[in-house]
Amino acid sequence: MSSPTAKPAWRALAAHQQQRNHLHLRDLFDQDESRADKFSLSVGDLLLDYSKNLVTDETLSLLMQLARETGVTELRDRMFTGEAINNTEQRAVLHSALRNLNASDFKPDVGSVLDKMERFSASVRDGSWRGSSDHRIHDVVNIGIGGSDLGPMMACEALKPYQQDDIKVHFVSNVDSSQVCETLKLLKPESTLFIIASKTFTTQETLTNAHTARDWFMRQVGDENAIARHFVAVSTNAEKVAEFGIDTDNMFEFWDWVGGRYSLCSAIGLSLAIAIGMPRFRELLAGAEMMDQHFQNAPLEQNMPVILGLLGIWYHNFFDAETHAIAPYDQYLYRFPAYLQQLDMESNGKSTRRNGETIEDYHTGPVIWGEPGTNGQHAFFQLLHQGTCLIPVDFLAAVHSQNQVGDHHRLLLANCIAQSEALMRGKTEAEARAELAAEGLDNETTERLLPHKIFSGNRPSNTILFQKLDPRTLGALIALYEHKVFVQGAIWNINSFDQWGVELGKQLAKTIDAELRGEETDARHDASTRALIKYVKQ
Ligand code: G6Q
Repeated sequence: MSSPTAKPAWRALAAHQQQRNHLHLRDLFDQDESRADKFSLSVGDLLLDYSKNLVTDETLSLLMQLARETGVTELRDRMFTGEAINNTEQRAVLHSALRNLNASDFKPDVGSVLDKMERFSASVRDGSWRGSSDHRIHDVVNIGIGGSDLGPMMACEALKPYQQDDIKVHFVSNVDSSQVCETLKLLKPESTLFIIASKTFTTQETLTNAHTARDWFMRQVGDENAIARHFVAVSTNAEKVAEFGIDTDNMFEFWDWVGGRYSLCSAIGLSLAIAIGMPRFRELLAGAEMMDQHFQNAPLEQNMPVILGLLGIWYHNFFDAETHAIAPYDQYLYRFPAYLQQLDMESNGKSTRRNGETIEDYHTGPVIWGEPGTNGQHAFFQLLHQGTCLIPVDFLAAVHSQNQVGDHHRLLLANCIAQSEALMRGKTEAEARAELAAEGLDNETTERLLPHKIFSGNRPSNTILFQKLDPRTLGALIALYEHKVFVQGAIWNINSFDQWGVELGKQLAKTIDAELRGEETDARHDASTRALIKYVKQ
């Protein structure tokens, strides 16, 4: 019974899905004035309105039953108590301990690394940390990739209004030299600090970029001793950090129980701490901790990550919705969909159960994608409204803008709310006909246009509102989605914390790189791969 499809609740949900085919959200709202109150929930500053979902009381109760039958709370408790639930790597999964500031005896090193980050970031911000030629630092470059890039990069963008004006933070991740070259063009070595962020300190892209940055620095400064004032590392691997030439006194440690994509709250957040200051970084931790506590303690029925996770399962497994859109109506969150893409797809893009069985009879992680509103409305929202795929959407928006100018924010919010209403209500034939009639169109034109003007509606969405996009709220949002992903992984009975799927491409790239350098290898490529290599070499 390790497949969730064998659970009674799964079967009951499948039957329930068939029976509820005739229901339309419009009618559900008409029938029950209290629907919005009933299906919404606040945690701290976050309001989740999930009433525009294709659910009734019965659906939710069956979904909760599924969570119980698949042992979501048991796995959750094992995670929080530090069991090695990442069973393919034999590791605990304790990103929550990074922000559990009351449990310093649980992981005492967390506090001391945060204090070290505090001292260092304060000295860079107040100018007491000097470059080798006594200049202040004005540019910080985080060199890292994947989990060592996306979190701090997304958060630096999200919290731009909180950044210190005279320090600019840059991110270099891609092994494509264009990114590092374009970044270095903007910099002066004497006022630049490089943070080499790599858990393993063996990642090809990061080390290649780090060497290019060091060569650039050395070409201009020419003094090995200057490296210590301009290069620091965030890593679990002191030996490799020293080998690269960074003084391990300038290394900020984290631990194997912090997964890359879950590491923003660790020293991987150093660039963010420099950008916004450590007190605000600690507010972000506090926001995440608030959500951790909620996830641990709230009953399933009132548990925000559990509700989001179950709604995702409902569409993905019972309506064949293959993708899930994230639409932040907040320009500062423009990298949030990309961040969630890694969090969700690297965690739950698996086809093997925890016990090694192959998954054949249900889907796991959906495709996550999105762009900020209102831009998305003028691009892909057509498909959300009238396409043939069912695509659930999460709308996110702050009630108060960071830049209160003219009518912008009211218009932004009006659009956000209108989109979820339009997806839910749609436009009936009668409504479309009345609109066309009001335009004074003749009968023939009306009949011709009518089918194109009808919106089926009944398309689900969640809306998450908060007062302001501040560090605390961002921390809560991050933890909300981390735990949503956890809930889904628990139900699908997969290990959300490994990522073996990224290894094969890395291995093959090493061989192909050797061949592009002109070395003979014993690799036996297919005709397509051979031809591509030949084309590049020629
Ligand atoms: C995240 C993944 C992956 C990782 C990068 C960078 O969960 O493990 O995205 O963060 O591959 O790895 P390093 O930090 O070791 O360079």
